[in-house]
Amino acid sequence: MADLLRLLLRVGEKAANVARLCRQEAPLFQLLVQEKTGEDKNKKFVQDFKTLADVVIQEMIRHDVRVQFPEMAGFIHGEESNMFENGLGESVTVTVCTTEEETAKLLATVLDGDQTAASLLARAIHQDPATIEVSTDSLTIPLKPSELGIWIDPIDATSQYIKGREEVLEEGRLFPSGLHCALVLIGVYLRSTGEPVMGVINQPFNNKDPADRGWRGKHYWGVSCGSINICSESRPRNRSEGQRGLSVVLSSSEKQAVKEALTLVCGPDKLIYASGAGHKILCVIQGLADAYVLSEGSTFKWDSCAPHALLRALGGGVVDLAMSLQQSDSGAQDPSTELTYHLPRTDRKGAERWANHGGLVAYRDNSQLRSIIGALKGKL
Ligand code: 2IP
Ligand code: CA
Ligand code: CA
Repeated sequence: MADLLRLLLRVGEKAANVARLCRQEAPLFQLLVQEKTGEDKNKKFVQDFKTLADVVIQEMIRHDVRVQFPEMAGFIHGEESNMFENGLGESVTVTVCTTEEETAKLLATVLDGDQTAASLLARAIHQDPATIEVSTDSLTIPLKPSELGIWIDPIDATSQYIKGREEVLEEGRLFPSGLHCALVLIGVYLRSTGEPVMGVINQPFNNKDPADRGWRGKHYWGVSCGSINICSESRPRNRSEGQRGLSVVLSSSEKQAVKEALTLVCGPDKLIYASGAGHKILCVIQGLADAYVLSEGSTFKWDSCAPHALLRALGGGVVDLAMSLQQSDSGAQDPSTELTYHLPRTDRKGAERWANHGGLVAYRDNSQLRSIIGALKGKL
């Protein structure tokens, strides 16, 4: 299955190209940031070009995976639906066609005849990305495509993507918001158990090349399956918790009760607020925070699947917070509290069926997870 990993890295890079293009090219950028007034307000598709960018990326990933792994066809899920209504009230299904010309023609119908924007997008969709060098050659992953499913979040932290504030990232420092929070997330899970087994994260806006002022991306990947645990990121060294206190990253909208309870186990200034669900889990992967705690069901399977696989490869994971709080304090973490990705909630409708409804804790270290759960017990 190293073939699948290589394909996901390539298609993740293509997705990043589309994301960068939509901000670089004036005809696309205007659509992305356009304030809708008057008549335009009723035009659902233009109103929501950011959603079209998301849909285009998701369909491109779905298309490329299906071509190489037809066995996975019915199991490639994502955040977006591919149905769009154009300005004339016609429903258009956004798909990636066999040729660039056909794709451009189809996109033009969704974009109300905007040929320039449609051609630019179609070119990025059909262009081969730059080669990604990863040493996956000696990697044998004992998985069959017919056993796997995929979750895609084409762009996570869309609000940061639209705002577009630029940060100059520094190694070892967490930058809470900005363009770098926007991530392409592609996660692979086992259909039988729902375990996340492979993840690819592409960060389209990692750094700006001083030579041409163009954005360069960065990719991260991980495989966790049986005894195979490999990750592009190395396991950060854990300094003694007693000396420095835990650091936990939270959503700025997190409940006061959670913040207060965590203050007791975190060192001073160790509660950090950052944007993007995927970005917060990436911060834990990179060791920029020890854990990410979320008490609400405001993330979905497509937000957590890919980064969860990387955390597992590093010896950590992502647990359901509500479920973990109900466990007895017997010491070892119950593996059944880890989030799974194969079953929808039957008592909910639409996207809510796939919400991580119990909230979550993303962690690298089991004993740190236990401290956090201990601190939150009886407080929510
Ligand atoms: C969002 C995005 C938000 C996050 C929310 C996700 O996904 O990651 O930033 O909220 O949970 O569903 P917060 O930043 O408060 O953690 P998207 O951008 O794909 O809608
Ligand atoms: Ca998301
Ligand atoms: Ca998204």
